[in-house]
Amino acid sequence: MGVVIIDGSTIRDFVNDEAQFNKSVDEAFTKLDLNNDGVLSRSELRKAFETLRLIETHFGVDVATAPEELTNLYDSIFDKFDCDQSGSVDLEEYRSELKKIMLAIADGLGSSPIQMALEDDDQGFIKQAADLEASKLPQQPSSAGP
Ligand SMILES: [Ca+2]
Repeated sequence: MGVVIIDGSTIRDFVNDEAQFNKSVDEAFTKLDLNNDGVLSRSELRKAFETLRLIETHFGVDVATAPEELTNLYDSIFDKFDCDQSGSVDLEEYRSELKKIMLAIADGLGSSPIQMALEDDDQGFIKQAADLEASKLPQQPSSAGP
């Protein structure tokens, strides 16, 4: 269990780092596609959100939320992702909607840092965003040019 401090720019930098973001999204998508048919079903996507814990952080749902309310929430999320209403979410849909959500979270956070407790084995996007920021810190120039 560790604690990371993130703000909007942590997440925005992660999303805007296209190579890193796409790689993370691809990996997550592959893992979530439990039956390997190349698309995410309703239940696969629901699992994704339960794992990512984006709901708790972004949508403000507390643990006391009734199961049927949660199901409605997950249904509406699925419909958002499934842009062409094909009944499944492909990689493109997943990536573009995730990007929107991450940027919305970034806007929500703004420049006020928040603390987040993460499991050591957390592979969620928030953790990856924090890791990416941490990995960049030592390389930042201390002064502006020569
Ligand atoms: Ca699938």
